[in-house]
Amino acid sequence: MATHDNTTPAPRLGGHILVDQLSAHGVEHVFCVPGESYLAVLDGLHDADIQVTVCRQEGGATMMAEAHGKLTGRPGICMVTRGPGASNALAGIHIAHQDSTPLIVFVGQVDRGTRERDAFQEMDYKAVFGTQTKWAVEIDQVERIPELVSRAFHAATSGRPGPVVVALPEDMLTEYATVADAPRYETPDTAPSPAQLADLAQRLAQAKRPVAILGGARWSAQAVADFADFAQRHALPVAVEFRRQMLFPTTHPNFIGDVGLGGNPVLMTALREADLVLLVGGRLSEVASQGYTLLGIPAPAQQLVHVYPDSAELNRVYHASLAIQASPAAFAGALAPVQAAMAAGAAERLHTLRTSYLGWSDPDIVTHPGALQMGRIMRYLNDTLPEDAILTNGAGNYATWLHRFYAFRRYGTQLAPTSGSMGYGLPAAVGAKRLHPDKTVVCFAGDGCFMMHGQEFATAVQYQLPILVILVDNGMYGTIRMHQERHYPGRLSATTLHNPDFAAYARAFGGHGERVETTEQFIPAFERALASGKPAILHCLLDPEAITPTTTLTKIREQALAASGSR
Ligand SMILES: Cc1ncc(C[n+]2csc(CCOP(=O)(O)OP(=O)(O)O)c2C)c(N)n1
Ligand SMILES: [Mg+2]
Repeated sequence: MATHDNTTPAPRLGGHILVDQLSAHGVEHVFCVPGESYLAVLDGLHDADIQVTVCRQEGGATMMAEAHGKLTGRPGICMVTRGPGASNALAGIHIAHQDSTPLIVFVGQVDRGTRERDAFQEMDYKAVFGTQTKWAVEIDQVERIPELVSRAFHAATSGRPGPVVVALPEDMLTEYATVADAPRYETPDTAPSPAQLADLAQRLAQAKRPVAILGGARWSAQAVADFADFAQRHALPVAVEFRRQMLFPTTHPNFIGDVGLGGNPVLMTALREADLVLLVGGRLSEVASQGYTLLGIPAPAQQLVHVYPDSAELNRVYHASLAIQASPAAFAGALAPVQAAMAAGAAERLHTLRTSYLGWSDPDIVTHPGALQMGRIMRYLNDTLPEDAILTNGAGNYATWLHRFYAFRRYGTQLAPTSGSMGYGLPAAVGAKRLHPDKTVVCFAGDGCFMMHGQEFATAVQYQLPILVILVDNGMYGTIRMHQERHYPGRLSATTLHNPDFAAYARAFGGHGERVETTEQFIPAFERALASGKPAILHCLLDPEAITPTTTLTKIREQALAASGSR
């Protein structure tokens, strides 16, 4: 093909134009499950400077890409085939939507000339993904690939970040066109005005019981450090939303805990009794708000200063006394000059809340039935994992151990779905290790959770990603069993699991696997797993009675029976 300069680009295949846009926007990784519907794109990837991870199921692929979005702030990229592939991908798209993670999912589509006939694997993507994405689009003209892909990057990252679905009709991808690449995307940002910062300072100065809650996306390590300085100057107690522990070091003297499931009652009382809530980046959605009970709707009793990058979220649920449209990063970066007088007793109040948090999160004080003690395991991990180790999980009661007792110390160390999506931990760990081969990546999974995307252990083996899975096996869908015992005591229904030998599973895939039945076996097994240099599963047998750090299944059932008997 003749050489062309920038002003007269050569004709390119649609699939190649698409891949060139990814390069133009700085993409380094793509996660995919191949399909005949987008062969021209796969061909473009053949010569691109992009690492491709071929996965075993589209849900896992999308979760890996979502994990990249969470860790980098740039859109994770996933490619899947038509109807069946797109259907599987929804699992990861839903997480990106709820977690406000930038993600772009490219989906194959039938030829333009066969649409609306319910052709083979045809799907109306705008209809199917319309409510779960920030934008769903089908590229009908090959010449428009640069324009629409550029918009996809901007849509995924601006305001409240989220997922975008881009459908690619097969015959469009095989056409040639002469078009220029788009310039690299730049996400617009908004910062607080001087007047808003002055207003904030005044409210802080007048507040007697202020508290900050951090959440959401568009943070950075620098933003966390900036906010920590601000909090320290004001003796401001800082909490984080459900599964957002990495937004503030748990070891910092101003950290008072997380506002999630089964939270510290002392913290919940402090939040209810606060007279000023500074909510930065978060939405105080259902779990964090304790079922929408923490703040009044629409008008909270507390003064609410809400900092959020998207105007659509401000005043949507909670009427803010002061609404600041800014990303957490821009807001935290502007806080340096803010200095308000501290309320009398601020330091003592912080000390009380901090002391309560330290007691609440101390793994040494917990014991439960069984030979394997989760508190001891958490103590070991806190003492030995490097500060920048990345911890992942899905959903299940096993995750409580991680979120209550693990000392997250740095930004970029947590991959946990606020959507409560089971199965996320393993693909997230694979995605994280692909991005940071030098970091320790530990996945927590339940026996139920792991099997949802357990096939991606093969992806870890294929790409030689020595992640470490702590698989907590209690022989049941424990969370649901817990609720069952509370509401229908003794009436087990569809919550018991008969599990495989997960250590043998790991070995069958080419990884390292060990069975761990006692606390004493855990540490040497963990060390051997790390030393193996292979993806590893520690199959940890947890007594089913150890349903939460504070109670047992039997106690829950007895309490429920006693309550129903007294009715
Ligand atoms: C994809 C998905 N399906 C179902 C649920 C409902 N659910 C929440 S927790 C849970 C049980 C989790 O079991 P397991 O991973 O074994 O953890 P455990 O609670 O036993 O510790 C289920 C079924 C969910 N959150 N996500
Ligand atoms: Mg379980």
